[in-house]
Amino acid sequence: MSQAYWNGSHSGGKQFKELEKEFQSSLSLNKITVVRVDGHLFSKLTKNTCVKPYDKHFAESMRVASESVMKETGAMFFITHSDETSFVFAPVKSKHSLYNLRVNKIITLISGLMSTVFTLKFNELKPESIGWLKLHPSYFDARVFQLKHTGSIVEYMKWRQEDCKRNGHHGVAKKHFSQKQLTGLNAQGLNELVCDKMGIEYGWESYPKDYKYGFLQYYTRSRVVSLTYKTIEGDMREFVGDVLRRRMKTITIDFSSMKSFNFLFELF
Ligand SMILES: Nc1nc2c(ncn2[C@@H]2O[C@H](COP(=O)(O)OP(=O)(O)OP(=O)(O)O)[C@@H](O)[C@H]2O)c(=O)[nH]1
Ligand SMILES: [Mg+2]
Repeated sequence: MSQAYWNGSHSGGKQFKELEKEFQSSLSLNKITVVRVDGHLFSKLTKNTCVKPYDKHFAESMRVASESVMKETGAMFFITHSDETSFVFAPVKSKHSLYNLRVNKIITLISGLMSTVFTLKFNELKPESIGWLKLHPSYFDARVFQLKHTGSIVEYMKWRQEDCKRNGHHGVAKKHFSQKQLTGLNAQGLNELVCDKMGIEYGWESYPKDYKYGFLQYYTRSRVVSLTYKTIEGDMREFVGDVLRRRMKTITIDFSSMKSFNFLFELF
C-alpha cells in the first residue's frame, strides 16, 4: 500500500501563488474598458469552410458568440466585422465588477466563451464544417485596454471600421483579380479598384452592409431613450419613448460620415 502523501498543508503552495502573482495585473476603476477578440488563424478556417469573401453563416456565428459575451459580461455594446469583435464596458465603478477587474480572468474567460459559442453556432449553421473543426478547433485571442475619455471610443471605432473597409476591399478584389494584379496596391488603390473600376453588379455596392461596415449591437436602457442617427441606407431613424425593458438592437453606422455620436454617449 502506498504511503499517504497529503500532510494537510503543501508548503510549496505559497511559493506557487507568489509566482502566479508575477503575471497578474488588474484594470483601473473609472475608465472605459475595451476587450477585442480576434479569431486565431481564421484565414485557414474561412478558406476551407466559407463562401468568399463574405459568408453570412460565419458572420451570424460571430454575432451570436459576441452577443453571448455581451450578455454574460454586461458589456454596453460591441462592434464586429470579419473575425473580430470589440466589447465596450462602461467606466468600472467597483472592483468587484467584471471578474474582479483581473486581466487574466477577463481575457481568458471572454476568449473561452467566444470560442465555445462560435464553434457551436458555426457547426449548427454549417454542419459540413465538422470535419475541419475536429482537426482544427477554432478559437480566439483577446486583449484588453482602457480609455479615459468617451471621445477616444469614437476614434477607436473609426479605426476598426477603416480596417473593416480595407479588408472588405481586399476580399472583393481577391475574388476578381490575381495576386499579381493586386501586388503593390495600398488601401487607397484597393478602394479605387473595388469601388470605381468594377461593375455595380460585382462591385462594392452589391455587398451586404455588415460586410462593408461591420455592425454595432447594444442594449437600450429601461428609461427614456432618444436616439437619432444616419443609417447606412441614408435615412434618419429615430427611437423615442419609454423602453420598459432592455432590448437588443443591431445597427450599422458609417463612422466616417457620422456627425453626432450622442447616442453612443447616451449608453454610458
Ligand atoms: N471566406 C471568408 N473569409 C472571411 C470572412 N470573414 C473573415 N474572413 C477571413 O478571416 C481572416 C481574418 O484575418 P486575420 O484575423 O487578419 O487573420 P488570421 O488568419 O485570423 O490570423 P490571426 O488573427 O493573426 O491569428 C481573413 O483571411 C478574412 O478573409 C467571410 O465571411 N468569408
Ligand atoms: Mg484573426
